[in-house]
Amino acid sequence: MKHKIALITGVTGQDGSYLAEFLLNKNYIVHGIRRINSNNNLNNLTNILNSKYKRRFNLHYGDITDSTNLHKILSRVKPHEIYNLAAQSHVHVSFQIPEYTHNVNALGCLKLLEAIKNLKINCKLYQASTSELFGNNNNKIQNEQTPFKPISPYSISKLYSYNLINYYMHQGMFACNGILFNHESPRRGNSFVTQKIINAALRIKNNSNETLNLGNLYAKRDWGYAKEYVKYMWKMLQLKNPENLVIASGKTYSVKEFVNKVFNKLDMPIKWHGKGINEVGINKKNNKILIKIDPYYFRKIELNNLLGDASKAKKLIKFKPKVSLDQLIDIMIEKKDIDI
Ligand code: NAP
Ligand code: G4F
Repeated sequence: MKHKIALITGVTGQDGSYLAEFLLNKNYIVHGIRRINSNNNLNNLTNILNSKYKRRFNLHYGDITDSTNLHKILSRVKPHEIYNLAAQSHVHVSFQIPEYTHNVNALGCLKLLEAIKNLKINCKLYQASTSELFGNNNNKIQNEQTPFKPISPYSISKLYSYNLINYYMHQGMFACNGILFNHESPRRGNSFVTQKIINAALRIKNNSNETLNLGNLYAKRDWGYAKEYVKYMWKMLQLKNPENLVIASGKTYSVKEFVNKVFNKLDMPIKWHGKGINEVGINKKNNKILIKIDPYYFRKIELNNLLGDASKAKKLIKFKPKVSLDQLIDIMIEKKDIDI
């Protein structure tokens, strides 16, 4: 049987690891690029490395900023599909390291595109684009027609790669942008707000004396389930022609609502007191302060409201999100993925 070959950059991350599992299940041969790291960074790949699929899974050391290495890997692997998920993906951190963020997210994508073109690799390319591109738009709901107003080094770097993809697409390459809204899972990095809240709440439930320090409680996000969303990255590459598509749940909640849901589920209902940096979240049952505001976590500019309209994806790739925010929180509290 002839296997399709996929290459995933960012395979050790949240999405990369779920996508690798999804493609191996679909009988692909999967190659992934991992960065050299003095600590083992393969935790998200444990399922694969302990499974029968290991035989069809190959890891290559590399870095998206290293074009010599990209050329070497591409000419060896000759993938049919490439998923460019590698990124400095943290918005808050991007304000501190804007140059590095651009080297990885913007120039990394350029180096990959040029390598594909120069080596004449006949493949389809998915680029991990983002709802951060929309910035603080007046639109209440964002879709493929909504103008972009990036407001962070991260989103500016991702707008560069978004535009590059369109440029190569118009030159005839099958390259497309998945404009994904926030998506989370038990594999979400610890410093992103959902995982941070859940881990702290679990520790507090287990008698830790800590307080959870947060930034802006009033920003709203459209949160979905990462394991569910990776399927639609693949579906985008099964289209006849490349299309940029929004993937979103179509529901939005504030960080504060997320906190309330998590602490309620763990039987520590929260009442709120005070305003601004003096606002605190108190356990209704014992009056202990559990949540405080720490201005360190405020961003230079905040993106206030994300709410996606995925109508185009619903039509073209039958996008149908099944997991609600409440289910997602349960999955993250249990730290156990569900079949999807
Ligand atoms: P993630 O967990 O932070 O994973 C990022 C991956 O990129 C990791 O494997 C990381 O490797 C790798 N990476 C970082 N710098 C690299 C470099 N210079 N060369 C090669 N690899 C590098 O992010 P994610 O949540 O899975 O997101 C995947 C992609 O989708 C990212 O491009 C992100 O910007 C984008 N995105 C995410 C969301 C979301 O809500 N999750 C929404 C929209 C778009 P290490 O393991 O070595 O750090
Ligand atoms: O979890 P976050 O850090 O995710 P953010 O900034 O929305 O970015 C994520 O989603 C993007 C898609 O829209 C991706 F492109 C990007 O790669 C990443 O995956 O923060 C969510 C919200 C923000 O408004 C932030 O200000 O939570 C607010 N927040 C409040 N306190 C906090 C905290 N964020 C973090 N990380 N840590 C806090 O203590």
